[in-house]
Amino acid sequence: MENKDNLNSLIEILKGAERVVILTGAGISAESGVPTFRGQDGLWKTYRAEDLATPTAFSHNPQLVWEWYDWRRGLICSKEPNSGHKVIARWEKFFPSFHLITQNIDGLHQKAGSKKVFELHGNIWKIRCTEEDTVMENHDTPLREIPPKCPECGALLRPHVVWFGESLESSVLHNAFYLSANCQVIFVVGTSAVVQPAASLPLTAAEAGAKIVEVNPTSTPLTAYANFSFRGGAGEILPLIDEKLRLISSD
Ligand code: BV8
Repeated sequence: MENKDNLNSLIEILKGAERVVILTGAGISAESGVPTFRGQDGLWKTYRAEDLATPTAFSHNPQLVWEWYDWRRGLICSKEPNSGHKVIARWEKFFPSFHLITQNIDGLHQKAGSKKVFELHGNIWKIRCTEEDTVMENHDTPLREIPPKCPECGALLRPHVVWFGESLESSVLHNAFYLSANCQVIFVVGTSAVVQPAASLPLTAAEAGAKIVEVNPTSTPLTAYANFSFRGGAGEILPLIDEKLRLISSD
């Protein structure tokens, strides 16, 4: 494999890049202590995410699904953004047009200061009424009642996230594909690039002539399509790239 981790040639490309997109997955929050999905630490009790993050699981056993989300909220609420999140927040001001698209529901990008965040799969700190579809923010950890009920109509509340088998919010999806098809560089950080339609965004960008820059300790199905693929943690690699960028911008 020709070496895809040539930092200097990436910096050359970034020097002239105006429109930059970054797609993140669970890996960017790993160094903050948030378990990934496919990593060993991703399991809750014996359940796989795909077993619990589905409308069927919720209709069969809302108690169990809410216990899982309450556990994850309890775990995430004490976590802080890491240097990877912080570099991304800084790049929002560095590049003329910079957009962040995340598969993560943990809210750590916003906690790091990112403003323009497209949350493809929702947010664990938002809950929705299954009757009225009203969305409300809730940071109670633990939840006062499991399963929680709608304060307005008493109906069951559900996490405001996208479950497997459910479609993504059309405006978020439309923006994500539009931005990917119109960028010059797309960074793909901390994702196993398996879950659709998120995993198609980098390929859409490449088809439109953009460069793919992957950051992941291991190779993924996307590595073969990537122009650059850096083996390492987001908290290590993104600050490295940022440091070089600052040097050129101070020249
Ligand atoms: C849909 C929210 C219309 C909930 C999530 C086409 C082909 C095959 C299947 C499908 C298809 N189209 C649709 C499907 C079905 C399905 C799908 O893709 N299934 C997969 C499993 C094959 N997609 C859907 O159902 C989507 N809906 O398409 O609707 C439709 C419906 C039905 C049928 C057709 C069309 C909805 C998908 C969204 C589901 N919701 N989350 C919740 O979180 O509770 S997905 C959830 O899992 C996450 O949000 C994320 O997207 C995904 C996990 O992936 P990653 O984030 O990549 O995490 P992972 O653990 O896998 O990898 C971590 C990576 O980080 C690793 O590579 C690791 O090496 C790396 N890493 C580790 N440490 C670090 C690091 N990287 C950097 N730094 C480090 N330090």
